[in-house]
Formats: sequence, structure tokens, C-alpha cells
Amino acid sequence: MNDQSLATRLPGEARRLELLHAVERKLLWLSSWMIHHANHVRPNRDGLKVGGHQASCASSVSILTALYFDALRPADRVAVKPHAGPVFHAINYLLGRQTRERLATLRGFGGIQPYPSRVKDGAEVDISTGSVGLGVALASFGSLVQDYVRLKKLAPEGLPAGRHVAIVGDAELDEGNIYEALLEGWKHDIRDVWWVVDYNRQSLDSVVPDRLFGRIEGLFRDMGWNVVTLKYGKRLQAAFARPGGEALRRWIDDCPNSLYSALTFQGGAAWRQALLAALGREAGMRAILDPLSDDALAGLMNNLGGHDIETLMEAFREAGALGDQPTCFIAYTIKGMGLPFAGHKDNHAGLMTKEQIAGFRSSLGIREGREWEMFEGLGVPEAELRAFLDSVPFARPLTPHGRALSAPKIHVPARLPATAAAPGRKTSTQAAFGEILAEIGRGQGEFAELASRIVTTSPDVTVSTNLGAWVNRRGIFDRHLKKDVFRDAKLASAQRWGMSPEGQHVELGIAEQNLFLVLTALGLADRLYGARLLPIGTVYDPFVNRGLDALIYGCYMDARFVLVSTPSGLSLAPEGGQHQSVNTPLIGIAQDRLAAYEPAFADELAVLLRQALWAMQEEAGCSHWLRLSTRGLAQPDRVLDEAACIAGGYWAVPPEEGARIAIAYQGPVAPEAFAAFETLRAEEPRAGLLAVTSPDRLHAGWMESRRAARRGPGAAPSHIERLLAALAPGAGLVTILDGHPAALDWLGAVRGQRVEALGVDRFGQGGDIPALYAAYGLDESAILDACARVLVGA
Ligand SMILES: Cc1ncc(C[n+]2csc(CCOP(=O)(O)OP(=O)(O)O)c2C)c(N)n1
Ligand SMILES: [Mg+2]
Repeated sequence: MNDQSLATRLPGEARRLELLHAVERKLLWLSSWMIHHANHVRPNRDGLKVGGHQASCASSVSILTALYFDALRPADRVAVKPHAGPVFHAINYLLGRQTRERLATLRGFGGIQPYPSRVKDGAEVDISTGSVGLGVALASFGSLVQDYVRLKKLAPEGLPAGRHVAIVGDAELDEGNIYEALLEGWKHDIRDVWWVVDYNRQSLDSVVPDRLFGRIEGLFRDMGWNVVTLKYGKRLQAAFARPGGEALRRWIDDCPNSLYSALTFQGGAAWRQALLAALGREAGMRAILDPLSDDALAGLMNNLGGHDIETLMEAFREAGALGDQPTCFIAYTIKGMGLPFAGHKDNHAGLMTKEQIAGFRSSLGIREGREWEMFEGLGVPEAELRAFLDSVPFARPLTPHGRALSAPKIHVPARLPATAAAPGRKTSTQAAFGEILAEIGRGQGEFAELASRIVTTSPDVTVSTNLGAWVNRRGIFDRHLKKDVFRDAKLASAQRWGMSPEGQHVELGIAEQNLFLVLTALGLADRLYGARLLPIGTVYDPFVNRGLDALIYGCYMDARFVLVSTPSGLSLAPEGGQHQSVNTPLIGIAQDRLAAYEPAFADELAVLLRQALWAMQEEAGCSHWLRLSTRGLAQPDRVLDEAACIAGGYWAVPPEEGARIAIAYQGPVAPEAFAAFETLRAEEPRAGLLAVTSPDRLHAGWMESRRAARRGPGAAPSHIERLLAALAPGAGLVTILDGHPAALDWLGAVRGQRVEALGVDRFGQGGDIPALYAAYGLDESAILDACARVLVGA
């Protein structure tokens, strides 16, 4: 029987299944071949293993086939488990969204990334994955943001709502952030989210413990999720329906994960031996087993739900028809399914040998030299498969411009409202932040549009980071209207806590990873949901570390947000060492796509917050981080050099020609720096006082100008080079900040100057500011001592 006659004989749905099986085989081959090619065919110049995850890809091929070629719709947003990246690229190749040439670049310089990356692989990737657990959680928070945008009618007219789907490795469910996201998702009543667990019972190192999933399933149900377990495929189900079949089912159900994996690896003969030993005397069992060849028996035992396209399609369709309840599919799979190391516990990074891939190739009917060809070896007429691929619902364009949406910029007035603190009066950067935001929150005049697009979020530190007044004006977001019980009962409270779809603050529980994931989802709203939001998240500065991987992830995705971390450093004195951040200025320097600032005064903050809201919308912009403090400082009376403040620093007191020394300060230690400077000036009248607003921007500018200089002559000097040029070449520098001294001591390298670096390099402790600044060397006398040392060159 040739293919054509098969096509005409089978009714539509059955033929569709045939075509899906062809696609499934092609994806298994292409993902295996991409990895093989990268490791064994492409020249290797450094002898390093290139790597890749053939087994992990094979495990998810059927799930991805059923999703992409049947269940998904164009507006759906997907997070593909990191190690199935090659399958994802192969899918796009079949859908005409990836070129054959690019497939051959996997893991190469400028090529396809090992793990799907929005920024590097392009807009086909909805959600980057790689750090396990984060992409999964982002799928949930994406649905929250989609609701936020749609309920406020900010989404483009006619753009349909999509479902958020994550394909999840089972070991990802060991990551704590998954459960944080589940809890938060429950609180926000998220909907239309699917997590499809590729339940191969294997992680990187080994086999996942039995019974764990019973627990995990219960957890999902408790959080209001629908749980669909796909344990058996159609063939196994048919076997169970036969006499003796129940015993077979029981045996499989009781079989430890590690034994099942080992038998899968060993194949048909081992299966037969094990089954006969355990069940040989059960009535009907021989009738099931005996007619099957070893290969057919292995095929039957491997017919798990997650490898059975029909079972998967049915499950997705049924769940889709049920409504928008979040659903977790636990799809039983075999890691390495269809490959020589199927089921072997060490297969995570295993690669097929040249002989094995050659055998695999010929078993699929693919001729040598035609490995990349789309229709090679499928036994399906090309025209029919092409027509099928063209008809795939997900292949329909979401917009005429593809999957990447965009949204117009929001006007940011040239100047944000000033604080009420008059010159000479004390205020802190944190208080000023709350005040400025509250003023914007009035939404008056030129601030109306800006106010409507700012969305704030905070992990249970909304009030203590001074967002309270803003929240009182703009309300808390919830899909449902929830009254403020205290207010309705007329009980006095400074906070209004009513919730509604109009609210513009997303209140989170204390889970900093969730904060950064929500900021990430909000910060991609223009590209994912067609509406521009201006997200601002607040967190205590030390606890940036608690969510750091998610923050890095958000930056890697090029999400755009403003992070406000406050309070920071020893300056929050009585709170003690665990709340006193030390390393955050260094993170600010090191983190790509995040411009980190630490203003000292309210006027600087107003300029920098305005800059953040504007620059985060620019094509070549990035996210911004403002490290703030609760220490009240007397506000200066001056006209600020805004451009210099944005570029990272300005001379508070410019040095005079031939200056032998300068003090460079950052943040809330400004009064100590000013006081020491006054004393210093009595002896060194030409000395300068440098206000640093961002070691990160200064350093980035310096690096950039050095790179430009390496490219050729004519590179413009960086901002810090221009600033320091005012000093005599041999002048010394004293640097000081309430944070790690390494954030500023590099200033000495710009022109080869001697540096005395003051800062905090040990855990803090409780106390008041005078005691702590004295103990950690941040007070006036410590600065003057450092000036003396730098002047004498000791
Ligand atoms: C946060 C993080 N920790 C560790 C790793 C290294 N790692 C990569 S895959 C993996 C386990 C994968 O197991 P699973 O999620 O079950 O995927 P599959 O079995 O489908 O390959 C680990 C620990 C990582 N990518 N991210
Ligand atoms: Mg696994």
C-alpha cells in the first residue's frame, strides 16, 4: 500500500494523526541531528564538548507536537523547557519561521542558543528559559499581566487573549520559586494557564523519587488547579482492557521509577523476562505478551501518555473545553524515548555516537547528506504534509508583523513633581520617592497619561517602602472587586486597601523572586500584549539578593522596569546586620541591561526617576535601579547638572587647577563627605568633591570608551575620564559609600591615581548612625584619615 492510498482510505482525523506522527518523527530526528551536528560534524577548535540534550528533547517531542501542531492558538504564549530548545527550533523550521541554515548553528557563535532566548533567538520565543523554574512561573505571571492589560482596555482592539503554556521538566518542580508562584497565582486567581509536566522521572543526576508526584498533585489541587494525569497511551489502555490487563496495570503502577527506567533502557527481552516473572501466571497475560515481538513489547511498555499524540490531543482539547481554570498536565514520558539511551539514568547530557546516529538515520529512512531536509524519510507525500503544516492553527500570524507586538511610548514630562522639602530641610530619598510618586498619582495635567501607565508592585513592603500614598490614589489591582473592610467599617487607617480591576498596584506576598518575575512580565507587556506599562517595583535593598536570579532573568529577557530598593546599607542603622545591604552596589555594576543609581538628594532622585521612566521605553534603553535610603539629609539649594547626574556623577565642588586630592562620595554618606571636605579644604584649597550618582554608569561609560579606543583612534573620553581630568595626574582619591568599597575603588584605575577606598566590607549590626559610621570607617574622621594617607602616599 503506498502513502497515497493510505491517505484516501483513512478518515480525516486518523490521517491527521498519521501526519502528526510524521511531524513527531521529524522533530525527534532534527533535534537529535542538530545536537549531533554541533558536536560531531561542525569543526571543533578548542576541544571542548559542545553538548546538548538529545534525551531531554526526545522526552518532550510528542508533547510539543500535540501542542504546537494541534492545541496552540496564535495568541498563546509559551515557555518551552530549557533543554527542549532544539525541538522548539525544529518546530519553527517546519512552520516556516526558522531557516535550515540557522539550524546548523546551534550553540555556535552568533547561532541558535542552547536554551530558548527571546533576545538572542528572536520574537518566536515568547518566554526565555534556562534557569529552571523561572520560565514556568513567568507563564503564570504573564496571564496576570494579560488580564491587567485587558481589563483596563489597554490591549489593541481585536487582539485575542491567549493562553499561557509552560512545558515543564519534572525536576523543575523541585525549585522553590514554583511554589511561590503557585501561591501567588492562587491569590490573584490567575486563569488560562497550562503547565505541562514532562514527567520522565529523571533529573540531571538521576531518577526522581517515587511517590513525590502524589504530593505535588495534591498541592496543585489545593491551589485550585485542575490536574490531568496522562499516564497511559492508547495501546496500553487497550491492553489493560483485555483479560489479565488489570494485573498489568497494577504491576506498572507499583513499578518503582528506577526499575521502569532500567527496563526501558534494556528493551523488549528484559521487559518480557520481568513481566513473565511477575505476572506469567495471571490469566490472560500470556495472550497479551506472547504474540508481541521484543520490539513490539518494548513499544507497548513505552506507550506512556506523554508519548501518545492522540492521548495528548484529547487531553488538551478536553481541558480547553472545560474553561479557564489553570491546569497541570502530568504527562508520563521516557527520557530519551526512541533513542538508544532511552530510560538510562545517566542520559541527561548523553550524546549518540556517530554509529548510533547513523543507525538512527537509516532506521528513519533518511539518506546521508539529506539530514536537514524537511520531508526526507517521512513516507508522507510532500504536498499533503505542506498543506497540513499550512493549516496548523498556531501557524496563523498573530499580527501582520508576527508574534512580536509593540506599543507607542508614553509621554514623560520633562520634570517630575518636586518634593515639598525646601532647601535646608531634611528628607530622605525614600521619602522623596513616595512623595513624587504620590504627586504623579494625582494624575493631573501633563501627568495624566504617565499616571495611568505606571503600575507598582511590592512583596509585602508596599507601605514600608513609601508606596502607600500612591496606592491610596490609584488602588490595588484585582480581577474581582474586593471591598476595603476596614474602610467600610469606618475604622481609622492610613491605607486604603480596596481592590478592583482599575487598581494599579499589584500586591505580592513576601517572595522576592515573584517580585522580579511580575516585574518581568509587566516589563514585557508592550511586546507580549501590545500595551505599554511602566512598572515600578519596591523591595528592601538587602533582599534584592533573595530574588537575584529572577532579576537577572528579567534583564536577560530585556524586560523594562524600575526597581526601587530601599532602605539600604548601614544607614538604616537600628535594623541590624541582616537588613543592612553591602553587596548591592556591586550587583548594580555587574548586571547587564540594568542601569543602577544611588542618589543622595531628592533633586537627584527626581531627575533619575524621570530618566528611568523615559529611558526604559527607548529601543536601546534598559531597566533602571534606584538604591534609596531612609536617612534624612538637609537638601541643597542649587541648580543640578542633570546630564551629569544621569551620566553617573558631577563635581559638587570642582577641583581647581593642580588639585592634589578629591573626595568621591555616593549616597547617604554625603554629609560626612561634605564635612570632611570642608576641613580638608583648609589645608588643600584646590581639592574637589565628586558626587557619584552611579558607579555603574560611570564604569559602563569607561568600558565603552576603552572598547571604542581599541577599535581605532578618535574615541571620545568617557564621563568619568572627563571628570577626573580636572585633577593633577598624581592626585589622590578618597572614595566613600555605604556599601562595598570595591564599587568605587576602581576610580583609581581610570587615570592611574592612588585611592583610599572607604565602605562596608563586613556584616553590619544594630546601632545608631554615628556609632555605625565610626565603627565601619564612614565618618568624618575616617575620611580625613584616608585623605592624609592618600596625600602622603602611605
Ligand atoms: C536554576 C538551575 N539549576 C540547575 C540547572 C542545571 N540543570 C539543567 S537541567 C537540570 C535538571 C533537568 O531535569 P528536568 O527538569 O526533569 O528536565 P528533563 O528531565 O526533561 O531533561 C538541571 C539541574 C539549571 N539549568 N537551572
Ligand atoms: Mg526530568
